Amino acid sequence: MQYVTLEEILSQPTIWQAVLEIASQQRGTFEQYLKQAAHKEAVFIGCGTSYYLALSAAGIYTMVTGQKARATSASEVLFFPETIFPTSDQGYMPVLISRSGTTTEVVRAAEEIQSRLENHTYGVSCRPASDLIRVCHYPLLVSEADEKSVVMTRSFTSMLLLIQLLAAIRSGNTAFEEELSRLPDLGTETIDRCHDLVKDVTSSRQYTKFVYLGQGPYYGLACEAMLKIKEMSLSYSEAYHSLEFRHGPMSMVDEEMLITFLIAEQARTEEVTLLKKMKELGARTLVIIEEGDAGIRRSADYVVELKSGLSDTARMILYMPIVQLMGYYNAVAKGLDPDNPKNLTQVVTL
Ligand code: F1P
Repeated sequence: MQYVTLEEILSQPTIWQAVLEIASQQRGTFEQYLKQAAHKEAVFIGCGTSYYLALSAAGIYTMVTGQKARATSASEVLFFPETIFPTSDQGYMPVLISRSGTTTEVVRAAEEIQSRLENHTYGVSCRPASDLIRVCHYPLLVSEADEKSVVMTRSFTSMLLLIQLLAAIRSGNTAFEEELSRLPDLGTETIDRCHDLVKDVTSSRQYTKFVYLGQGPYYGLACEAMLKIKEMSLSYSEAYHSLEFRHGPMSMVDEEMLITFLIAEQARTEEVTLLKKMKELGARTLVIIEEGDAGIRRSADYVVELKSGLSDTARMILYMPIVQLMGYYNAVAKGLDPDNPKNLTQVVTL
């Protein structure tokens, strides 16, 4: 049986192409929106997958534009607004992210920011007729990426791509924009090349623990990968900034643990040293990297080489179909329905 979640994962390159077209058609509008936020600090806000997207988006936004950026979960804005917006001026660019646009905390956070803090808000969503888009001043929409599935897959990568494009427009970085334009073709090629390997990873043995590691903007990707395997396959999973794993969590390593390394070139040397150490301790390891070498192949049970030719900041969404497919096939291997995860609904309303 083919589940809708699999269709949505595999459709990503086509949707990424649609996102590139949206950015090209609406370039003038986006430039106007971004002008309002010149010299403001970007604060990316979401819940669940959209929070992890915010973590990656904040990192990329600063790396590409040089502007300050942070990420937080929407509930923090509701309960501890003074820690997120410590000054009562209009020095912030709050970017609220929600596939559905109806998650209660996100909509309430947007209302709070506008009424009490009097800051203009940006809403990133897949649903134009949603509360979030109604409330926010500046809509940033990728309707093509909306999903039937409970779990978010293509909406994560497509909304992240839209934010990468905004950063490119904001900074006038045409080289970065050109890199992003290559993602749909590279995505198709990566999925075709890695699909069988992912099936092999999840069918070869039953792991009891999954760990995902990444640094900088890749930490958000690691968190999202952790959530996918948890939501779809009800498996115990954790995510860390790669080197944090040495500070305690590695006591849990054994041969029933699969550690996935989402390697960024900027952190590569130390992440590869960690990989070797974890292999020595007995973990099973999967490495996703731009390009491997003999040392990496010796320490990894599985290696996915992206060979994209793209920079760390541009390449990021190519990692995601691989970890999403891991969640999907691990669910199928356990006899679970990835379209209908236990206890979950598409939207959380309070
Ligand atoms: C966020 C979210 C999802 C999660 C769950 C409920 O939704 O937390 O990440 O998978 O099923 O909703 P949204 O605010 O992006 O619509």
